[in-house]
Amino acid sequence: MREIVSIQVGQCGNQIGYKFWETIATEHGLNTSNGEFEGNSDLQIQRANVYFNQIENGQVERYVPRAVLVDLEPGVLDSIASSSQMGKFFNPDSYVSGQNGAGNNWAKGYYSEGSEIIDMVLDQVRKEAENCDVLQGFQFTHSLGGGTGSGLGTNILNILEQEYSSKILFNYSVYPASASDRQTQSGVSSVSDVVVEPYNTVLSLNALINTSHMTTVIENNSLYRICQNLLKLKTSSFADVNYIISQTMSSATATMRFPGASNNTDIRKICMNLIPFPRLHFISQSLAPLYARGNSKYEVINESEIIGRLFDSQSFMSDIELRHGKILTGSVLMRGSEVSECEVDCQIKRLSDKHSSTFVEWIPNRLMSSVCKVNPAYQTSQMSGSSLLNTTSIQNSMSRILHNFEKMYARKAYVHWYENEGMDINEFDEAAANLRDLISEYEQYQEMKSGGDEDDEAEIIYEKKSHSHGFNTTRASSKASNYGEQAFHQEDEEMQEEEMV
Ligand SMILES: Nc1nc2c(ncn2[C@@H]2O[C@H](COP(=O)(O)OP(=O)(O)OP(=O)(O)O)[C@@H](O)[C@H]2O)c(=O)[nH]1
Ligand SMILES: [Mg+2]
Repeated sequence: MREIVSIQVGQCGNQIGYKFWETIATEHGLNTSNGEFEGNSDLQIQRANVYFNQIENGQVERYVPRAVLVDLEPGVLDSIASSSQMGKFFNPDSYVSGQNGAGNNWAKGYYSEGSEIIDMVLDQVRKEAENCDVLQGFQFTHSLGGGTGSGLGTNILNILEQEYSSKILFNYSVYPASASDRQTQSGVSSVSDVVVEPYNTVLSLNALINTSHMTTVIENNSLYRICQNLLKLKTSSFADVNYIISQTMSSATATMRFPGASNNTDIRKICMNLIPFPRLHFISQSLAPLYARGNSKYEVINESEIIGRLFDSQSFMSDIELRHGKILTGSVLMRGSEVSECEVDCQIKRLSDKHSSTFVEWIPNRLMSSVCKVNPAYQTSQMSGSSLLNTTSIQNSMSRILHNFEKMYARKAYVHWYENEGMDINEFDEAAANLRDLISEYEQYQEMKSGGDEDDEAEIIYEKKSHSHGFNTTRASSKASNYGEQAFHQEDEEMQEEEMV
Protein backbone atom coordinates (compact mmCIF):
# COMPACT_ATOMS: atom_id res chain seq x y z
CA MET A 1 0.00 0.00 0.00
CA ARG A 2 1.24 3.54 -0.66
CA GLU A 3 0.76 5.37 2.57
CA ILE A 4 0.44 9.02 3.52
CA VAL A 5 1.32 10.46 6.92
CA SER A 6 -0.79 13.46 7.86
CA ILE A 7 0.62 16.25 10.04
CA GLN A 8 -1.74 18.90 11.40
CA VAL A 9 -0.22 21.92 13.09
CA GLY A 10 -1.74 24.76 15.15
CA GLN A 11 -5.37 25.60 15.84
CA CYS A 12 -6.50 25.89 12.25
CA GLY A 13 -4.50 22.86 11.09
CA ASN A 14 -6.02 20.70 13.79
CA GLN A 15 -9.58 21.95 13.37
CA ILE A 16 -9.43 21.28 9.62
CA GLY A 17 -7.65 17.98 10.24
CA TYR A 18 -10.37 16.91 12.65
CA LYS A 19 -13.09 17.49 10.00
CA PHE A 20 -10.99 15.71 7.37
CA TRP A 21 -10.62 12.58 9.50
CA GLU A 22 -14.30 12.64 10.44
CA THR A 23 -15.24 12.85 6.74
CA ILE A 24 -12.95 10.15 5.43
CA ALA A 25 -13.71 7.82 8.35
CA THR A 26 -17.38 7.97 7.34
CA GLU A 27 -16.50 7.27 3.71
CA HIS A 28 -14.40 4.25 4.70
CA GLY A 29 -17.19 2.94 6.98
CA LEU A 30 -15.15 3.38 10.17
CA ASN A 31 -16.71 3.90 13.57
CA THR A 32 -14.74 6.82 15.05
CA SER A 33 -15.32 5.80 18.67
CA ASN A 34 -13.54 2.43 18.32
CA GLY A 35 -11.91 2.47 14.84
CA GLU A 36 -13.77 -0.66 13.72
CA PHE A 37 -15.04 -1.18 10.19
CA GLU A 38 -18.83 -1.06 10.03
CA GLY A 39 -19.29 -0.36 6.34
CA ASN A 40 -21.28 -2.39 3.88
CA SER A 41 -18.93 -2.69 0.93
CA ASP A 42 -15.46 -4.09 0.46
CA LEU A 43 -14.70 -1.10 -1.80
CA GLN A 44 -14.81 1.14 1.27
CA ILE A 45 -12.02 -0.60 3.12
CA GLN A 46 -9.70 -2.03 0.44
CA ARG A 47 -7.42 1.00 0.31
CA ALA A 48 -8.10 2.48 3.75
CA ASN A 49 -4.45 1.78 4.58
CA VAL A 50 -3.40 4.81 2.56
CA TYR A 51 -4.46 7.01 5.49
CA PHE A 52 -5.04 4.51 8.34
CA ASN A 53 -2.87 2.04 10.23
CA GLN A 54 -4.59 -1.33 10.41
CA ILE A 55 -4.12 -2.84 13.85
CA GLU A 56 -5.03 -6.39 14.73
CA ASN A 57 -5.53 -7.08 18.38
CA GLY A 58 -6.74 -10.66 19.00
CA GLN A 59 -10.04 -10.99 17.15
CA VAL A 60 -10.52 -7.25 16.84
CA GLU A 61 -9.27 -5.25 13.90
CA ARG A 62 -9.19 -1.49 14.12
CA TYR A 63 -8.11 1.40 11.95
CA VAL A 64 -6.15 4.29 13.42
CA PRO A 65 -5.48 7.58 11.58
CA ARG A 66 -1.87 7.85 10.46
CA ALA A 67 -1.77 11.36 11.91
CA VAL A 68 0.43 13.55 14.08
CA LEU A 69 -1.45 16.34 15.88
CA VAL A 70 0.78 19.24 16.87
CA ASP A 71 0.18 22.52 18.69
CA LEU A 72 2.22 24.84 20.87
CA GLU A 73 -0.68 25.27 23.28
CA PRO A 74 -2.80 22.46 24.68
CA GLY A 75 -6.36 23.85 24.21
CA VAL A 76 -7.34 22.52 20.79
CA LEU A 77 -5.63 19.15 21.20
CA ASP A 78 -7.23 18.68 24.64
CA SER A 79 -10.64 19.33 23.16
CA ILE A 80 -10.02 16.78 20.37
CA ALA A 81 -8.71 14.21 22.88
CA SER A 82 -11.74 14.67 25.11
CA SER A 83 -14.30 14.61 22.30
CA SER A 84 -16.64 11.68 22.80
CA GLN A 85 -16.96 11.24 19.04
CA MET A 86 -13.31 11.20 17.92
CA GLY A 87 -11.07 11.46 21.01
CA LYS A 88 -10.29 7.73 21.12
CA PHE A 89 -9.90 7.42 17.36
CA PHE A 90 -6.35 8.86 17.34
CA ASN A 91 -3.38 7.10 18.87
CA PRO A 92 -2.72 8.86 22.23
CA ASP A 93 0.99 9.12 21.27
CA SER A 94 0.11 11.14 18.19
CA TYR A 95 -0.78 14.24 20.23
CA VAL A 96 2.26 16.51 20.69
CA SER A 97 1.68 19.84 22.40
CA GLY A 98 3.55 22.63 24.14
CA GLN A 99 2.24 24.95 26.82
CA ASN A 100 2.78 28.56 25.78
CA GLY A 101 1.61 28.96 22.19
CA ALA A 102 3.40 31.05 19.60
CA GLY A 103 1.27 34.16 20.12
CA ASN A 104 0.84 34.78 16.38
CA ASN A 105 4.59 35.11 15.97
CA TRP A 106 6.14 33.05 13.14
CA ALA A 107 9.57 33.31 14.78
CA LYS A 108 8.29 31.77 18.02
CA GLY A 109 6.88 28.87 16.03
CA TYR A 110 9.94 28.42 13.82
CA TYR A 111 12.63 29.11 16.44
CA SER A 112 12.15 29.64 20.18
CA GLU A 113 8.91 27.98 21.35
CA GLY A 114 8.87 25.56 18.43
CA SER A 115 12.34 24.24 19.23
CA GLU A 116 11.01 22.96 22.59
CA ILE A 117 8.80 20.36 20.96
CA ILE A 118 10.21 19.83 17.47
CA ASP A 119 12.18 16.70 18.45
CA MET A 120 9.07 15.09 19.92
CA VAL A 121 7.15 15.93 16.75
CA LEU A 122 9.84 14.47 14.49
CA ASP A 123 10.11 11.30 16.60
CA GLN A 124 6.39 10.73 16.22
CA VAL A 125 6.49 11.48 12.48
CA ARG A 126 9.39 9.01 12.02
CA LYS A 127 7.45 6.34 13.96
CA GLU A 128 4.50 6.79 11.64
CA ALA A 129 6.77 6.71 8.58
CA GLU A 130 8.39 3.47 9.79
CA ASN A 131 4.96 1.85 10.09
CA CYS A 132 4.45 2.32 6.35
CA ASP A 133 5.23 -0.26 3.66
CA VAL A 134 5.83 2.29 0.90
CA LEU A 135 5.43 5.83 2.15
CA GLN A 136 4.20 8.22 -0.57
CA GLY A 137 4.60 11.42 1.34
CA PHE A 138 3.41 13.82 4.01
CA GLN A 139 0.20 15.85 4.05
CA PHE A 140 0.17 19.10 6.08
CA THR A 141 -2.81 21.12 7.24
CA HIS A 142 -2.03 24.53 8.77
CA SER A 143 -2.77 28.24 8.61
CA LEU A 144 -0.21 30.77 7.45
CA GLY A 145 -1.44 33.70 9.53
CA GLY A 146 -0.79 32.46 13.11
CA GLY A 147 2.51 31.51 14.75
CA THR A 148 2.40 27.74 15.20
CA GLY A 149 0.93 26.34 11.98
CA SER A 150 3.01 28.82 9.99
CA GLY A 151 6.35 28.88 11.87
CA LEU A 152 6.54 25.42 13.41
CA GLY A 153 4.66 23.97 10.42
CA THR A 154 7.21 25.23 7.90
CA ASN A 155 10.14 24.21 10.09
CA ILE A 156 8.81 20.62 10.18
CA LEU A 157 8.37 20.81 6.40
CA ASN A 158 11.98 21.97 5.86
CA ILE A 159 13.38 19.21 8.06
CA LEU A 160 11.32 16.50 6.39
CA GLU A 161 12.45 17.71 2.97
CA GLN A 162 16.05 17.01 4.01
CA GLU A 163 15.28 13.73 5.73
CA TYR A 164 12.80 12.25 3.24
CA SER A 165 14.03 13.89 0.06
CA SER A 166 12.33 11.42 -2.29
CA LYS A 167 8.89 11.76 -0.67
CA ILE A 168 6.16 14.16 -1.70
CA LEU A 169 5.32 17.02 0.68
CA PHE A 170 1.90 18.53 0.09
CA ASN A 171 0.12 21.23 2.01
CA TYR A 172 -3.35 22.57 2.61
CA SER A 173 -2.49 26.10 3.64
CA VAL A 174 -5.02 28.64 4.92
CA TYR A 175 -4.42 32.29 4.02
CA PRO A 176 -5.69 34.98 6.35
CA ALA A 177 -8.77 36.99 5.33
CA SER A 178 -7.88 40.54 4.37
CA ALA A 179 -9.09 43.44 6.55
CA SER A 180 -11.50 44.74 3.90
CA ASP A 181 -13.06 41.29 3.57
CA ARG A 182 -13.55 41.08 7.29
CA GLN A 183 -15.67 44.20 7.27
CA THR A 184 -17.96 42.78 4.61
CA GLN A 185 -18.43 39.44 6.39
CA SER A 186 -21.46 40.38 8.39
CA GLY A 187 -22.28 37.71 10.89
CA VAL A 188 -18.85 36.12 10.77
CA SER A 189 -17.88 35.80 14.37
CA SER A 190 -14.51 34.17 14.34
CA VAL A 191 -12.17 35.72 11.80
CA SER A 192 -8.85 36.68 13.27
CA ASP A 193 -7.76 40.31 13.62
CA VAL A 194 -4.06 39.86 13.98
CA VAL A 195 -2.08 42.68 12.45
CA VAL A 196 1.10 40.67 11.73
CA GLU A 197 -0.63 38.03 9.60
CA PRO A 198 1.00 39.39 6.39
CA TYR A 199 4.45 38.88 7.96
CA ASN A 200 3.67 35.34 9.07
CA THR A 201 2.15 34.52 5.68
CA VAL A 202 5.06 35.83 3.59
CA LEU A 203 7.63 34.09 5.83
CA SER A 204 5.68 30.84 5.46
CA LEU A 205 5.22 31.23 1.71
CA ASN A 206 8.99 31.55 1.39
CA ALA A 207 9.39 28.06 2.87
CA LEU A 208 6.46 26.66 0.88
CA ILE A 209 7.90 27.97 -2.41
CA ASN A 210 11.22 26.26 -1.72
CA THR A 211 10.08 23.06 -0.08
CA SER A 212 6.48 22.00 -0.69
CA HIS A 213 5.76 20.00 -3.84
CA MET A 214 2.12 21.02 -3.99
CA THR A 215 0.31 23.65 -1.92
CA THR A 216 -3.45 23.93 -2.08
CA VAL A 217 -4.27 27.56 -1.33
CA ILE A 218 -7.30 28.00 0.91
CA GLU A 219 -8.51 31.53 1.46
CA ASN A 220 -10.91 32.16 4.29
CA ASN A 221 -12.52 35.11 2.48
CA SER A 222 -13.38 32.89 -0.52
CA LEU A 223 -14.87 30.31 1.79
CA TYR A 224 -17.00 32.91 3.54
CA ARG A 225 -18.22 34.04 0.13
CA ILE A 226 -19.16 30.46 -0.75
CA CYS A 227 -21.11 30.25 2.53
CA GLN A 228 -22.97 33.48 1.79
CA ASN A 229 -23.51 33.30 -1.96
CA LEU A 230 -23.83 29.59 -2.71
CA LEU A 231 -24.84 27.93 0.55
CA LYS A 232 -26.98 30.99 1.46
CA LEU A 233 -25.97 30.90 5.11
CA LYS A 234 -26.89 34.08 7.00
CA THR A 235 -23.99 33.68 9.38
CA SER A 236 -20.97 31.47 8.96
CA SER A 237 -18.30 30.19 11.30
CA PHE A 238 -15.10 28.16 11.13
CA ALA A 239 -17.26 25.04 11.49
CA ASP A 240 -18.97 25.89 8.18
CA VAL A 241 -15.79 26.72 6.27
CA ASN A 242 -13.95 23.73 7.70
CA TYR A 243 -16.77 21.52 6.51
CA ILE A 244 -16.24 22.78 2.93
CA ILE A 245 -12.47 22.33 3.23
CA SER A 246 -12.91 18.76 4.47
CA GLN A 247 -15.14 17.99 1.48
CA THR A 248 -12.55 19.30 -0.97
CA MET A 249 -9.76 17.37 0.76
CA SER A 250 -11.81 14.20 0.69
CA SER A 251 -12.55 14.77 -2.98
CA ALA A 252 -8.91 15.45 -3.91
CA THR A 253 -7.75 12.28 -2.17
CA ALA A 254 -10.61 9.96 -3.20
CA THR A 255 -8.81 8.41 -6.19
CA MET A 256 -5.91 7.52 -3.87
CA ARG A 257 -8.18 6.10 -1.16
CA PHE A 258 -10.52 3.95 -3.21
CA PRO A 259 -9.80 1.33 -5.87
CA GLY A 260 -10.88 1.56 -9.48
CA ALA A 261 -9.70 4.98 -10.64
CA SER A 262 -7.61 5.03 -13.78
CA ASN A 263 -5.71 8.25 -13.02
CA ASN A 264 -4.38 10.16 -10.03
CA THR A 265 -4.05 7.03 -7.94
CA ASP A 266 -1.16 8.41 -5.93
CA ILE A 267 0.04 11.81 -4.86
CA ARG A 268 3.20 11.67 -6.98
CA LYS A 269 1.12 11.17 -10.12
CA ILE A 270 -1.17 14.03 -9.16
CA CYS A 271 1.86 16.32 -8.67
CA MET A 272 3.52 15.06 -11.83
CA ASN A 273 0.50 16.12 -13.90
CA LEU A 274 -0.20 19.40 -12.19
CA ILE A 275 3.22 20.92 -11.60
CA PRO A 276 5.13 21.80 -14.79
CA PHE A 277 7.76 23.88 -12.92
CA PRO A 278 8.76 23.12 -9.34
CA ARG A 279 8.21 26.59 -7.88
CA LEU A 280 4.81 27.05 -9.56
CA HIS A 281 3.02 24.55 -7.38
CA PHE A 282 0.26 26.67 -5.79
CA ILE A 283 -3.05 25.01 -6.61
CA SER A 284 -6.60 26.37 -6.54
CA GLN A 285 -9.34 23.89 -5.83
CA SER A 286 -13.08 24.08 -6.52
CA LEU A 287 -15.99 21.93 -5.42
CA ALA A 288 -19.44 21.32 -6.95
CA PRO A 289 -22.31 21.16 -6.42
CA LEU A 290 -22.55 23.77 -3.67
CA TYR A 291 -26.10 24.91 -2.97
CA ALA A 292 -28.36 25.84 -0.09
CA ARG A 293 -29.65 23.06 2.13
CA GLY A 294 -33.01 21.84 0.89
CA ASN A 295 -32.36 23.00 -2.70
CA SER A 296 -31.19 19.63 -3.99
CA LYS A 297 -34.56 18.73 -5.49
CA TYR A 298 -34.53 21.88 -7.62
CA GLU A 299 -31.05 21.36 -9.05
CA VAL A 300 -30.08 19.58 -12.26
CA ILE A 301 -27.02 17.53 -11.44
CA ASN A 302 -25.15 15.76 -14.19
CA GLU A 303 -21.58 15.63 -15.52
CA SER A 304 -21.97 18.70 -17.71
CA GLU A 305 -23.49 20.85 -14.96
CA ILE A 306 -20.88 19.85 -12.39
CA ILE A 307 -17.92 20.37 -14.69
CA GLY A 308 -19.32 23.76 -15.74
CA ARG A 309 -19.59 24.83 -12.08
CA LEU A 310 -16.10 23.54 -11.32
CA PHE A 311 -14.73 26.13 -13.74
CA ASP A 312 -16.75 28.99 -12.28
CA SER A 313 -14.48 31.29 -10.22
CA GLN A 314 -17.16 31.43 -7.46
CA SER A 315 -16.67 27.73 -6.68
CA PHE A 316 -12.99 28.07 -5.74
CA MET A 317 -11.54 28.07 -2.25
CA SER A 318 -8.97 30.62 -3.35
CA ASP A 319 -9.63 34.14 -4.52
CA ILE A 320 -9.05 33.73 -8.24
CA GLU A 321 -10.67 35.08 -11.38
CA LEU A 322 -9.98 32.50 -14.08
CA ARG A 323 -10.50 35.02 -16.91
CA HIS A 324 -7.66 37.16 -15.62
CA GLY A 325 -5.00 34.48 -15.85
CA LYS A 326 -4.00 31.40 -17.79
CA ILE A 327 -4.52 27.82 -16.65
CA LEU A 328 -1.26 25.89 -16.90
CA THR A 329 -2.65 22.48 -15.94
CA GLY A 330 -5.71 21.01 -14.28
CA SER A 331 -7.28 17.88 -12.96
CA VAL A 332 -10.99 17.13 -12.64
CA LEU A 333 -11.98 14.53 -10.07
CA MET A 334 -15.55 13.25 -10.32
CA ARG A 335 -17.29 11.11 -7.73
CA GLY A 336 -20.38 8.96 -7.65
CA SER A 337 -21.58 5.53 -8.71
CA GLU A 338 -23.58 7.08 -11.58
CA VAL A 339 -20.73 9.05 -13.15
CA SER A 340 -19.93 8.09 -16.75
CA GLU A 341 -16.20 8.33 -17.58
CA CYS A 342 -17.00 8.75 -21.23
CA GLU A 343 -19.33 11.69 -20.55
CA VAL A 344 -16.74 13.28 -18.25
CA ASP A 345 -14.08 13.10 -21.01
CA CYS A 346 -16.51 14.51 -23.51
CA GLN A 347 -17.51 17.45 -21.26
CA ILE A 348 -13.89 18.24 -20.43
CA LYS A 349 -13.00 18.31 -24.10
CA ARG A 350 -15.98 20.58 -24.79
CA LEU A 351 -15.00 22.91 -21.98
CA SER A 352 -11.36 23.14 -22.96
CA ASP A 353 -12.27 23.82 -26.60
CA LYS A 354 -14.79 26.47 -25.64
CA HIS A 355 -12.45 28.26 -23.24
CA SER A 356 -9.20 27.53 -25.04
CA SER A 357 -7.99 31.13 -24.59
CA THR A 358 -7.99 30.59 -20.78
CA PHE A 359 -5.37 27.84 -21.11
CA VAL A 360 -1.69 28.19 -22.03
CA GLU A 361 -1.13 26.89 -25.55
CA TRP A 362 2.23 25.32 -24.87
CA ILE A 363 1.03 22.46 -22.64
CA PRO A 364 -1.15 20.12 -24.70
CA ASN A 365 -3.57 17.80 -22.86
CA ARG A 366 -3.31 19.97 -19.78
CA LEU A 367 -6.66 18.84 -18.31
CA MET A 368 -6.75 15.37 -16.78
CA SER A 369 -9.77 13.64 -15.36
CA SER A 370 -10.42 10.74 -13.03
CA VAL A 371 -13.51 9.10 -11.62
CA CYS A 372 -14.07 7.54 -8.21
CA LYS A 373 -17.23 5.45 -8.06
CA VAL A 374 -17.59 5.66 -4.27
CA ASN A 375 -19.96 8.44 -3.23
CA PRO A 376 -18.78 11.19 -0.90
CA ALA A 377 -19.94 11.03 2.71
CA TYR A 378 -22.20 14.01 3.17
CA GLN A 379 -23.04 15.40 -0.27
CA THR A 380 -26.77 15.39 -0.82
CA SER A 381 -26.39 14.75 -4.54
CA GLN A 382 -25.40 11.39 -6.03
CA MET A 383 -22.67 13.00 -8.10
CA SER A 384 -20.06 15.58 -7.23
CA GLY A 385 -16.75 16.85 -8.43
CA SER A 386 -13.73 18.88 -7.67
CA SER A 387 -11.07 20.51 -9.78
CA LEU A 388 -7.43 21.21 -9.01
CA LEU A 389 -6.08 23.99 -11.19
CA ASN A 390 -2.61 25.39 -11.56
CA THR A 391 -3.54 28.86 -12.74
CA THR A 392 -1.46 32.02 -12.96
CA SER A 393 -4.37 33.98 -11.42
CA ILE A 394 -3.17 32.76 -8.03
CA GLN A 395 -0.58 35.55 -8.22
CA ASN A 396 -3.27 38.09 -7.25
CA SER A 397 -3.66 36.73 -3.72
CA MET A 398 0.10 36.63 -3.42
CA SER A 399 0.41 40.24 -4.55
CA ARG A 400 -2.23 41.32 -2.04
CA ILE A 401 -0.38 39.69 0.85
CA LEU A 402 2.97 41.06 -0.34
CA HIS A 403 1.51 44.55 -0.59
CA ASN A 404 0.27 44.41 3.02
CA PHE A 405 3.63 43.01 4.12
CA GLU A 406 5.53 45.82 2.36
CA LYS A 407 3.39 48.57 3.87
CA MET A 408 4.35 47.51 7.41
CA TYR A 409 7.88 46.43 6.61
CA ALA A 410 8.73 49.81 5.04
CA ARG A 411 8.52 51.22 8.60
CA LYS A 412 9.91 48.04 10.20
CA ALA A 413 6.73 47.94 12.29
CA TYR A 414 6.51 44.96 14.69
CA VAL A 415 9.83 43.58 13.46
CA HIS A 416 11.36 43.68 16.96
CA TRP A 417 9.00 40.92 18.10
CA TYR A 418 10.62 38.62 15.56
CA GLU A 419 14.17 39.75 16.33
CA ASN A 420 13.50 39.12 20.04
CA GLU A 421 13.04 35.44 19.17
CA GLY A 422 16.49 35.27 17.58
CA MET A 423 15.41 35.85 14.00
CA ASP A 424 17.69 37.67 11.57
CA ILE A 425 15.94 40.58 9.86
CA ASN A 426 17.44 39.49 6.51
CA GLU A 427 14.91 36.66 6.52
CA PHE A 428 12.19 39.25 5.95
CA ASP A 429 14.00 40.61 2.89
CA GLU A 430 14.75 37.15 1.49
CA ALA A 431 11.17 36.00 1.96
CA ALA A 432 9.70 39.07 0.27
CA ALA A 433 12.20 38.79 -2.62
CA ASN A 434 11.37 35.13 -3.13
CA LEU A 435 7.64 35.87 -3.25
CA ARG A 436 8.18 38.86 -5.57
CA ASP A 437 10.13 36.58 -7.92
CA LEU A 438 7.42 33.96 -7.86
CA ILE A 439 4.78 36.55 -8.77
CA SER A 440 6.87 37.70 -11.73
CA GLU A 441 7.40 34.07 -12.82
CA TYR A 442 3.63 33.62 -12.90
CA GLU A 443 3.33 36.81 -14.94
CA GLN A 444 5.91 35.66 -17.46
CA TYR A 445 4.43 32.21 -17.95
CA GLN A 446 1.03 33.86 -18.34
CA GLU A 447 2.29 36.02 -21.20
CA MET A 448 4.33 33.30 -22.89
CA LYS A 449 3.20 32.03 -26.31
CA SER A 450 4.15 28.66 -27.87
CA GLY A 451 7.14 28.43 -30.19
CA GLY A 452 10.73 27.25 -30.06
CA ASP A 453 12.40 30.46 -28.93
CA GLU A 454 9.90 31.09 -26.22
CA ASP A 455 10.20 27.51 -24.99
CA ASP A 456 13.85 28.24 -24.47
CA GLU A 457 12.82 31.45 -22.76
CA ALA A 458 10.79 29.42 -20.23
CA GLU A 459 13.88 27.54 -19.20
CA ILE A 460 15.92 30.69 -18.98
CA ILE A 461 13.41 32.35 -16.69
CA TYR A 462 13.43 29.34 -14.41
CA GLU A 463 17.24 29.16 -14.37
CA LYS A 464 17.47 32.85 -13.61
CA LYS A 465 15.05 32.65 -10.71
CA SER A 466 16.68 29.66 -9.18
CA HIS A 467 20.02 31.46 -9.20
CA SER A 468 18.65 34.70 -7.83
CA HIS A 469 18.79 33.44 -4.21
CA GLY A 470 21.65 31.32 -3.05
CA PHE A 471 19.31 29.26 -0.89
CA ASN A 472 16.98 28.55 -3.77
CA THR A 473 19.36 27.07 -6.26
CA THR A 474 20.04 23.71 -4.74
CA ARG A 475 16.54 23.09 -3.51
CA ALA A 476 14.92 24.13 -6.75
CA SER A 477 17.27 22.04 -8.83
CA SER A 478 17.10 19.00 -6.59
CA LYS A 479 13.33 19.22 -6.80
CA ALA A 480 13.43 19.69 -10.53
CA SER A 481 15.30 16.41 -10.79
CA ASN A 482 12.84 14.71 -8.44
CA TYR A 483 10.18 15.58 -10.94
CA GLY A 484 12.20 14.31 -13.91
CA GLU A 485 10.42 11.59 -15.80
CA GLN A 486 13.27 9.20 -15.16
CA ALA A 487 13.28 9.72 -11.40
CA PHE A 488 9.52 9.35 -11.39
CA HIS A 489 9.54 5.99 -13.17
CA GLN A 490 12.47 4.77 -11.16
CA GLU A 491 10.71 5.49 -7.91
CA ASP A 492 7.54 3.95 -9.25
CA GLU A 493 9.40 0.74 -10.03
CA GLU A 494 11.03 0.73 -6.59
CA MET A 495 7.61 1.10 -5.01
CA GLN A 496 6.18 -1.75 -7.03
CA GLU A 497 9.10 -3.98 -6.12
CA GLU A 498 8.66 -3.18 -2.45
CA GLU A 499 4.95 -3.85 -2.72
CA MET A 500 5.60 -7.23 -4.30
CA VAL A 501 8.04 -8.18 -1.55
N1 LIG B 1 -10.55 28.06 7.95
C1 LIG B 1 -10.13 28.18 9.21
N2 LIG B 1 -9.28 29.16 9.54
C2 LIG B 1 -8.85 29.23 10.83
C3 LIG B 1 -9.30 28.32 11.81
N3 LIG B 1 -8.72 28.65 13.00
C4 LIG B 1 -7.93 29.72 12.74
N4 LIG B 1 -8.00 30.08 11.43
C5 LIG B 1 -7.26 31.15 10.75
O1 LIG B 1 -5.89 30.91 11.07
C6 LIG B 1 -5.22 32.12 11.35
C7 LIG B 1 -4.73 32.08 12.78
O2 LIG B 1 -3.96 30.94 12.92
P1 LIG B 1 -4.15 29.82 14.04
O3 LIG B 1 -4.22 28.51 13.32
O4 LIG B 1 -5.25 30.17 14.99
O5 LIG B 1 -2.78 30.00 14.77
P2 LIG B 1 -1.80 28.87 15.31
O6 LIG B 1 -1.20 28.15 14.20
O7 LIG B 1 -2.53 28.05 16.34
O8 LIG B 1 -0.66 29.76 15.99
P3 LIG B 1 -0.64 30.56 17.38
O9 LIG B 1 -2.02 30.44 17.99
O10 LIG B 1 -0.27 31.93 17.00
O11 LIG B 1 0.37 29.89 18.21
C8 LIG B 1 -6.21 33.22 11.09
O12 LIG B 1 -6.04 33.66 9.75
C9 LIG B 1 -7.55 32.53 11.26
O13 LIG B 1 -8.55 33.17 10.49
C10 LIG B 1 -10.21 27.29 11.42
O14 LIG B 1 -10.65 26.43 12.19
N5 LIG B 1 -10.57 27.27 10.11
MG1 LIG C 1 -2.92 28.61 18.34
